Amino acid sequence: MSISSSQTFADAQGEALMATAIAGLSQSPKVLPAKLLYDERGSQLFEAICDLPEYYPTRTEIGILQRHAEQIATLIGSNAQLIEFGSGWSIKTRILLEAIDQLASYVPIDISCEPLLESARKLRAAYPHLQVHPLCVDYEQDFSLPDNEQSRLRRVAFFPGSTIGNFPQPEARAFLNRIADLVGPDGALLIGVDLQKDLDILLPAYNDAQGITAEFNLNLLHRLNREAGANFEVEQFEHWAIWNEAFGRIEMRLISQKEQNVQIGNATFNFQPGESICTEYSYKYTLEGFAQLAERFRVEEVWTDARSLFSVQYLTQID
Ligand code: AVJ
Repeated sequence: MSISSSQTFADAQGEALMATAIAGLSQSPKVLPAKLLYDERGSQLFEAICDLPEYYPTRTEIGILQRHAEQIATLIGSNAQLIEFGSGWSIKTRILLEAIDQLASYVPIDISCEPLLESARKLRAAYPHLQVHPLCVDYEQDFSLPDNEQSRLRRVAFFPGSTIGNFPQPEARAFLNRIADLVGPDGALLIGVDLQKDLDILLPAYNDAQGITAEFNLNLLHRLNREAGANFEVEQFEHWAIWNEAFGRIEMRLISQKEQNVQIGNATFNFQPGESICTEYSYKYTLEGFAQLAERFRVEEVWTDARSLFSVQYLTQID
């Protein structure tokens, strides 16, 4: 698809966003990468989702971390460097920091710089012994960790929130393998993994009664209109999340309410009535399924809640 050079864009970022959107909508079925959901408004809406009565993952994971903080702290140990993927405000990490007696080093990684740096400042104030090395990068890209040679700290990766569920399975496996390389042979991984469950619980978590998840999903179209020169009639799309049994995943979709054309820059996309754009996967695992996915790790501990909705797992590397 060619885009005329006479077209003017707000900025290079808008141009990159447009190219990404065009690539996704050119696929069949149409897709948009989930990462695009998390602009400033999207991140606020996601925080609101975490407080919804139907959205069980966040509060369940926090409950598990609180209940088992002592044991988790013992497994991580003091002479360790904790590396967190997508740290945000480090709320879950604080539960661990309270329980670990003087963790040596903490490397929070987040693509969103401002919250990252502000929260790093607050952590330094609250934990004067803790070395805090924030990395403002996209953790899906290559990056290097602060030098660890002299202190020889054991590396433990922390990947909460079941964000691993966003990756299609080959990518999830590759990502876990990258973590294995990153932490090294004596390293470990503490990870939150959402579990397969009754659809009566699962579907409302992604189709909430207040419509916050719908707003979160539709915000992506507003964003493309604002930043990427698109002309979506947002009211002509409806949010719906379905369970894809064959793949074991939730799929968030935006469904076209009529036959319509949408323009992004100079590209035109036709939508049939009922045709959808898939905007996010959220894989749900069985314990066996996840153990197979994490092929370079040995599952040492699995903690769950009373209803087995969610799991927090501690894995060490197999060498
Ligand atoms: C942030 C990817 C873990 O999949 O549950 C919540 C995102 N999307 N509601 C999830 C999400 C819709 C969330 N993750």
